[in-house]
Amino acid sequence: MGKCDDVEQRIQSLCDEINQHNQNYYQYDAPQIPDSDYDELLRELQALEFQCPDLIDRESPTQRVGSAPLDSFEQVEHQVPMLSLDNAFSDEEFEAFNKRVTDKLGLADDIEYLVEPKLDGLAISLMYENGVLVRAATRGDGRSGENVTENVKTIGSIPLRLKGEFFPERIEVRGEVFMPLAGFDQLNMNAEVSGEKPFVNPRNAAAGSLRQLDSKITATRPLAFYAYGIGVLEGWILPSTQKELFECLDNWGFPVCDQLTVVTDMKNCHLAYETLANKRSLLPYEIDGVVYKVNDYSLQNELGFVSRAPRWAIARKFPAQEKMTKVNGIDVQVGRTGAITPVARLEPVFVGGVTVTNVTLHNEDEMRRKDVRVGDTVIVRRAGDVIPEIVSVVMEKRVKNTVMFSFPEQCPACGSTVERSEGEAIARCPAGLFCSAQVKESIKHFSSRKAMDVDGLGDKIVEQLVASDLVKTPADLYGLTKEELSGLERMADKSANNLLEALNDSKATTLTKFLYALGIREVGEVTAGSLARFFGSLEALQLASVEDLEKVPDVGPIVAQHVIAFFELEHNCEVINDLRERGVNWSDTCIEPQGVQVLSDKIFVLTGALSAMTRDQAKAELQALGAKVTGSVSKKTDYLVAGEDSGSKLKKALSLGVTVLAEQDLLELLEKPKG
Ligand code: 5U1
Repeated sequence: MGKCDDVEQRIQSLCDEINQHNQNYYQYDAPQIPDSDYDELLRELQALEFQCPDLIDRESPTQRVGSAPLDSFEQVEHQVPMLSLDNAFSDEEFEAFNKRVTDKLGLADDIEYLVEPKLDGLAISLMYENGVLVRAATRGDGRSGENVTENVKTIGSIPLRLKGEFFPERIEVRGEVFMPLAGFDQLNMNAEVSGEKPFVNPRNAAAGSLRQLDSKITATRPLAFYAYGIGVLEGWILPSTQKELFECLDNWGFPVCDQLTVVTDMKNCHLAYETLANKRSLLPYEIDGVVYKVNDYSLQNELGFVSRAPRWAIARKFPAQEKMTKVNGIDVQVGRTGAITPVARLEPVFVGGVTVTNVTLHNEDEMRRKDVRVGDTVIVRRAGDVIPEIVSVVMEKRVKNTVMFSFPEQCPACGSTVERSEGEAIARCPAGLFCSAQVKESIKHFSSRKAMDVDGLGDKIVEQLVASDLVKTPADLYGLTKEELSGLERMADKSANNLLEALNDSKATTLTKFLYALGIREVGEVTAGSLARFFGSLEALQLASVEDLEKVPDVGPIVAQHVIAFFELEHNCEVINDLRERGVNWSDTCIEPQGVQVLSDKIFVLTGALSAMTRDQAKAELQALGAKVTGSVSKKTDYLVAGEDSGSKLKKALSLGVTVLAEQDLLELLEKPKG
């Protein structure tokens, strides 16, 4: 036997040994050797592979370190669409789901469900051919996702090769990539030490890590995986239950969550939910609910699917999370329009998936009602993507000598006397652009993504630019020089150049964006779009009377007054002229109001994720046809467009009898706008 044969054998035995340790560590959470011994085995393997590069196997454990960075991710089609899950937010909704299931199956008795925790990570598809991982893809829009194979190969718990001999010829295993809490905390601690921005929550950290073009970066991130299902399956017969599939996945070397249970009646369905809800804070990863799946595959097949979700599964979501924390201070902020808002500074608290440090107390009346004081212990609530709020003060924990917060009479930024109009909840600083806080906020708004979209002009830079008097109006942004920018704190030459380029790029805009960027009171994106479409040019808008303005869909007397007042101020017109002189431009060819405004008096609400376009794009297209797109469902809503994962808005629309459109209906409407 030659030297290379010896090496080949040793490499093979090291690969097997290391793979077994990987499995003990990741799949069974039961490491059998200390980390230092494991590292030694890996180093020996690396050294042998270095000596004999021809013997490096694609699935060798050394190949998990990442490869050359990509320019972009390739799109891959999912042969079997990756569905999402319908949600239930209460016992009643879950029971209604169960009734739909049993009715459709024509069964009088309870049926068996497999119950799993719903991990808060991101869905992934892993394709194995003849036992070898050949492709990994994100869910994307369910029909196609991004090819993230190189990144996924760096995740230690995902088998590169299936264990055993009896596996399908071709199998697509699906599951969740997530970041365990301990790894997340460590990652953020490292970020803090190196002055980088921490991740908001483990899910964002997992998504950010998986979507790195440089897989060597992914390799440094503590990602984990749990398998929960399959897509493509060839050359194998499916077992009869979901539970048995999990056993197969486990045998092939996939990590499977150890919190799975099979329940046979409603009482135990609820109990399984309660048990996981109680365990939630003790689990080493984040979960946001419980998934119920009909256990029997033949029943699953009978039930089938509705549009984008199976009829045989549902996610029962946990309610909004509440946590206690302390109020370290109360500040008042001055907004773009002078609104004075009290903000509680909190002892950081992790609630509903994010670390909350600041919570708005809205206005003076709300402050008095809640009577939040510095030093108080408060209950903070955050549900889904909703802004966190203080639910109440824990009075039993109030310490002596705390004082009620007194709302300021002077603007904290410029000292002007604060005004509060009768019947208005909001107090304001009346100094407008003579108040530095309002200037800062106006510039931030002007450059924001939905306005002029100046990439790289962050809040910190705006604050420095205003504080150093380099920028007093939005027009000053376009006169900044490289020297001026390079003189700012933490602004390297390259960043200064990039910012100048971004400013230059932002000059070509649309009338809608420009009007929105001006920050006229009560003129949000929707109204800016309506004004742009109705008047077609800035000049026409500037000459409009209150009566003209009130003819615009979406504009009432108050908005009309704000628009008139804005253009009456000479300063504002000067800024607009300066902006145009500095090159800000847009094409004035707006859609004629009457001709194609087929949806002109229709009110739409968009909810859930769309797959063919973003919600912003759908909104813009609907607006281009004259529709008004609002954020909440009411009796006035004509249509709710319900994308994937539609929740409370869909429920409300159904209860109010609002017409619900699926994405396909929307696409048809946009292509054949007959009204
Ligand atoms: N735990 C778990 N999460 N999850 C997500 N199981 C599970 N199953 C899913 C999804 C989207 O989908 C299948 C039921 C289709």
